[in-house]
Amino acid sequence: VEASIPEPQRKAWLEHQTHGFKDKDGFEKEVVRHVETTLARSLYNCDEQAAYSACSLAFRDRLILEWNRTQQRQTFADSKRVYYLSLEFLMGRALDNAMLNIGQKDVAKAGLADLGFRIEDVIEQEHDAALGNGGLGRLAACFLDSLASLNYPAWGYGLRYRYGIFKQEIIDGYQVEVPDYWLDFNPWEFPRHDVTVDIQFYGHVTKRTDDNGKTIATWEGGEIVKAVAYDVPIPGYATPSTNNLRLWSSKAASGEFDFQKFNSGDYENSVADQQRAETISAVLYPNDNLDRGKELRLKQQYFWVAASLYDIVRRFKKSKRAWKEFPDQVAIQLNDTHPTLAVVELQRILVDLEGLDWEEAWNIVTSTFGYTNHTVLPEALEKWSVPLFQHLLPRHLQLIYDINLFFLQSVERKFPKDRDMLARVSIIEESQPKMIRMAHLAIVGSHKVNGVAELHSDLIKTTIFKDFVEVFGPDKFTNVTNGITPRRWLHQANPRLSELISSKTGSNNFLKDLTELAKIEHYKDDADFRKEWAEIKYANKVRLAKHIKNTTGVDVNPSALFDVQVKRIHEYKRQQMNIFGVIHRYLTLKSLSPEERKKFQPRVSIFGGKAAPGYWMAKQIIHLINAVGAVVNNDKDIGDLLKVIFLEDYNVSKAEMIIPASDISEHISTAGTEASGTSNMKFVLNGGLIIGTCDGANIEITREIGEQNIFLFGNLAEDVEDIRHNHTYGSHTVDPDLAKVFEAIEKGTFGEPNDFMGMISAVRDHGDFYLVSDDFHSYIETQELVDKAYRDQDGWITKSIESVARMGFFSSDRCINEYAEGIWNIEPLPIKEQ
Ligand code: GPW
Repeated sequence: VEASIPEPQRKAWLEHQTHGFKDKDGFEKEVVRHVETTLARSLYNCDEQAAYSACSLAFRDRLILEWNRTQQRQTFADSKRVYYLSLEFLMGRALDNAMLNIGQKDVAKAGLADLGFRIEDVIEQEHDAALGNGGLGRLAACFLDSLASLNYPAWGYGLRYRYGIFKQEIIDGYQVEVPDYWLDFNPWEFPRHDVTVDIQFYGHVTKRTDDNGKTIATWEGGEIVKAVAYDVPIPGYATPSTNNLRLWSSKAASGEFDFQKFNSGDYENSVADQQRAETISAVLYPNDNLDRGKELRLKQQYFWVAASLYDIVRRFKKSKRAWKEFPDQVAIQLNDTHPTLAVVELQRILVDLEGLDWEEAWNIVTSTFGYTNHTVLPEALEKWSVPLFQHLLPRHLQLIYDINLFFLQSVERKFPKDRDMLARVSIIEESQPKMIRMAHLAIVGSHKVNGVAELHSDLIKTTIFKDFVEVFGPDKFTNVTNGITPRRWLHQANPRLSELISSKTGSNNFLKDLTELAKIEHYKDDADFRKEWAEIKYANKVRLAKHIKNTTGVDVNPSALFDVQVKRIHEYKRQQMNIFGVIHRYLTLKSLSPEERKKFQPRVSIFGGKAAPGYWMAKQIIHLINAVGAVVNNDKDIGDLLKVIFLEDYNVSKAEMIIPASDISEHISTAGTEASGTSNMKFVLNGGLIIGTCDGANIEITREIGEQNIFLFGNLAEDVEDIRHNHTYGSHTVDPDLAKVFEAIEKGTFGEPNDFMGMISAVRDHGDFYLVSDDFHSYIETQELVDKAYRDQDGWITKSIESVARMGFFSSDRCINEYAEGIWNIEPLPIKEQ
């Protein structure tokens, strides 16, 4: 590792090492100390769980030192900070990441072995931190890793849910949701009982005019809930920088009110108040790409945003600077519209509490915020009903009306008499009831708006935000293509591949500058290199095959082509097309003679992903996948030629095992619907090829790795609208191969046909909104090309190596540097000698 540290940072890094463990004995001593004192257990009954706890505590001690120093350094430097506001942080496990980023996993491995433990088993004890649904939450986690690794002064702000995303069990082929209580023992968080903020809800607004004729608004009454800070250290890779993720937990505000109730004998109600307050941060909403407009969700959003802004403003005020310098000290990024209330809250603080003029305050607000959009799906665009909002946040509603008024006045000046334009861009939708359009508020309140892949950023400019491009000009809208951290998604998930790459690139520096991967392309014809490349993939497949055997009882052959689709279950992501394709393959195999069958490429189709609990169609898709597996996996005619697996409870730590074991993975959303996708990047980085549509980041992946290395199919985004129009007003016939698939389902081949009629009639009778039938033929044909390509193992390995070599662009480090330069205007804080 040492050689990989850039010269200017090496000295500081070496010094940092002295804060690590001297050697394995030093590590062991610390583990034993924690077992015997912190955990109050004896070494004689130290099981794997205790070993995990003690090992985590030992590493945590190392982190805390650098965490404190980093915070001191940042405060002392007094430079601009960025705050990343996200309702989701899908962190996964922390111990492995901490050991690798500190650079002492080897020491821990040897030390644990001395104590009688395998490090893999110890790592497995950790419960995933699963405070997110899917791509959006995992992106936030990758960003934190990059911000720390690149030495940016940055904080994350989120909610400390007591229950993360539910655990998925598959019972009789159906999804069952089990609560994810993850806080039993969590060594990675530090409660800050001294860092609390009182958050107000409900109540009313009074207005008075002061001596200068200025209107003063006061928000009074209602109820108060306390926000308590919990801090999580975020270690950078091969740098002492350790940033902070602050998660807020809700608690009843202890006040006379409760005390009176309690004293007057109303014990039950004093407890009920407390429970109501704690409900705010109790549970993560389990929807992905869907807005349900629930009051508790709005409460979560305001609670988190108000606490975070109070914290940020408090920190700024310590610097004693003038308010106009706020945007020079603070950048706030809105991860989708979920934190958009922050725009209104900062305006409220500046105008109502600090007494700034509206104009001056609004300039500060809009210079501070940036907004990232992650979807064009209409059902995911957040709207709040005005009556509900008014009840909960009366002053904020007034401010939104004022913000809207001034905004619409400026639009009127630019487009006089264009009433339709005013109605279209208004923050308020004139429906019954009226609705607040959060994306419009986020655009009006920010200085930059970005999409997350080129196609998506173009789409928002030409469709949902078209009018705003006319109002604000095109420069306000920009693209920052998503990225992933190579530390977790290569070094941690695929240690053998990472080591092979470092043996050829000369060091681990590719983990800090992923474009160095290009160097391995020189070895693509080197026989030894290719052999090891193939062996690593095979070993990863063997590991996944074991997991499949243990969890489903099904034997799969690691030499078969592993075809993987793991992501949230959603009609737009089209797992239904995948399983229909699997059925088509099964029917084809059944129609062949045993001799002909032998020419077929054996495949294992692997699915994984959670359905939102209320998403009926997604649950039906899961059920069909399991029903097909039950038939196909037990069909003696088929044997190893086809297996269908649904992996239960897909999450970050399972992704780390599954992704390195894939030969081909599926990224097959209807063109124009997947904003970016990020697992596509993870699969290719691990030497898997992909089959995909011309959607999201697939397009840029193709440009980087070359068309010969990806299997693209299906209709293009530009044609989707016309095709949908035809479904409704023209003739719509189901693709003949797909019709045969439907026929087999309806015959009862996979059990009760009625269980699956929703999926069939969506295509046949309800306009096939996601173009499953339109793309089916192209999909099947392209899968045949995949088979053919895989049979040429030499050609396949070349594609695999070339692809990995050309993935440098997709590091979240590149992505964060683009945000820092183009949106936040911040610089890394150099690490000087302590
Ligand atoms: F609807 N994404 C997600 F835009 O995972 F808010 N959950 C969500 O609720 C939304 C978006 C939201 C995903 C996108 O679907 C995916 O394409 C993208 O790669 C990811 O966000 C990160 O940008």
